[in-house]
Amino acid sequence: MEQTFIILKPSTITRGLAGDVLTRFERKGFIITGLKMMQLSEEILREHYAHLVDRPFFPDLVHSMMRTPVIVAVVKGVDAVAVVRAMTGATNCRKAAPGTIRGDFGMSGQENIIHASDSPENAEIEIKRFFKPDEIFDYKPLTFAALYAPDEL
Ligand code: IDP
Ligand code: MG
Repeated sequence: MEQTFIILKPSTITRGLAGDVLTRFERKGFIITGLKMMQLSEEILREHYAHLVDRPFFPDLVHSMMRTPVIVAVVKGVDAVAVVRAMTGATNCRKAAPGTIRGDFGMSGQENIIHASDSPENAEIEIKRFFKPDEIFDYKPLTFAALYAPDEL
């Protein structure tokens, strides 16, 4: 079963929305396999956002991501990466569809509530970047029997 990586960004912590956002993933049927608070550094952000380092907004993005600690999470489910990205919505909250996390909780392109891995390959890389192996709890809860048909597992 697939795992994906999520960051609850500083704007989400500041606005007191961490619980609401995590609840969405729990209600959907994901299980949390990793969860912790951490202060991001410029070094880890340069790695994590390597595809954006040359963009004019990059310094603002780094500053924003370091403004408070973040909550990082790993969630697990069938097709977790694609399902979480669909729940996340478009990058700019003003363009994200209502019903998505960004569409429901934000107004900004930069201050857009969460990060979510965009491919299974990147999810694996990002989980390793932010979590030590013993911080991931890869269990199978009883709820799976009610969430999935046997041939989906
Ligand atoms: P994603 O988070 O939807 O995957 P990416 O293009 O990977 O979007 O960008 C990473 C993050 O950089 C975004 O979530 C957002 O916080 C920020 N960002 C992306 N594009 C812009 C922009 O045009 N202006 C300001 N911030 C941006
Ligand atoms: Mg991205």
